Amino acid sequence: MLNALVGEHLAIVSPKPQSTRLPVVGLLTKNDTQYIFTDSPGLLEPEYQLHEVMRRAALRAIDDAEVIAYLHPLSEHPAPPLARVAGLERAPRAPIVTVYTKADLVQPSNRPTVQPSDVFVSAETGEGIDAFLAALAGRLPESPFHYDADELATQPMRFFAAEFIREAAFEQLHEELPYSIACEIDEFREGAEPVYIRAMLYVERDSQKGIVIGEGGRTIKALGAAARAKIEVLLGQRVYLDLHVKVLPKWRRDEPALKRLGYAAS
Ligand SMILES: Nc1nc2c(ncn2[C@@H]2O[C@H](COP(=O)(O)OP(=O)(O)OP(=O)(O)O)[C@@H](O)[C@H]2O)c(=O)[nH]1
Ligand SMILES: [Mg+2]
Repeated sequence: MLNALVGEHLAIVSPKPQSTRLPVVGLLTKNDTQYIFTDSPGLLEPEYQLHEVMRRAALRAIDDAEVIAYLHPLSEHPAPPLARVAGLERAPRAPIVTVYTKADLVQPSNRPTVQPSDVFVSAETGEGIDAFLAALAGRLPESPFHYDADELATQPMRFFAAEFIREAAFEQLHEELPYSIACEIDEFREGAEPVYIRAMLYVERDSQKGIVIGEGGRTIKALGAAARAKIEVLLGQRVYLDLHVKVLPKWRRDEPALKRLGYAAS
């Protein structure tokens, strides 16, 4: 949804749930309105430390928002109250727009009647996006713009590089393995042509390292090629991606490891 709103692939997408671990910010400036979208992780019930970091980030996004867009698939209409599904202690301060997503998957004749304040959208076809933006604009406060009108993102390219490597891991590795993957950018040399990026893929166990590398290095090679293509699109330059794999035992449950990987629990 974030990508459809800003018109650029910023947030990683996967059919596997819980792919978003940290908030991703996307900017859209249209006439007199500037939208600062924060795509947050889901408000899940934490099972380990990484989940706690994700939940805290989501709660902070809710606290900081001027308007909350609560996304729920149209095929599962009606959405239960956000405060209930998210286990919030009290209702959020900001107004909530319920956004029914994946409208393209529901035949027009089968579409439910939604509240006039709710919208339905499709990131796939672009349907409903203008109505969604209008619903948000009507609830935003007056303020000078925070960013230049042509800016798209606020996070550094290193962040997106690590995210796109993770997205490639979600695409190419099976079952639970993508959840054991973290990525750290060790070097990012922008002056070079092609841009030189050295990145480390962390896994949690030795056996996972073997799978990620694959027979004769086949898996890591394919993963690196896919990630490089994604980074090149956003950067608009050619990239040399030097990708390595290392075991960081049980990093999802290890506070110092999480901190080091940028999953700060602040
Ligand atoms: N048909 C259809 N599929 C969609 C649409 N929007 C998202 N999807 C698919 O739904 C799946 C989940 O999308 P994500 O963007 O990763 O979902 P998310 O809500 O960010 O999930 P997490 O970050 O994993 O918590 C992906 O396979 C998307 O391709 C849409 O408008 N139509
Ligand atoms: Mg996501």
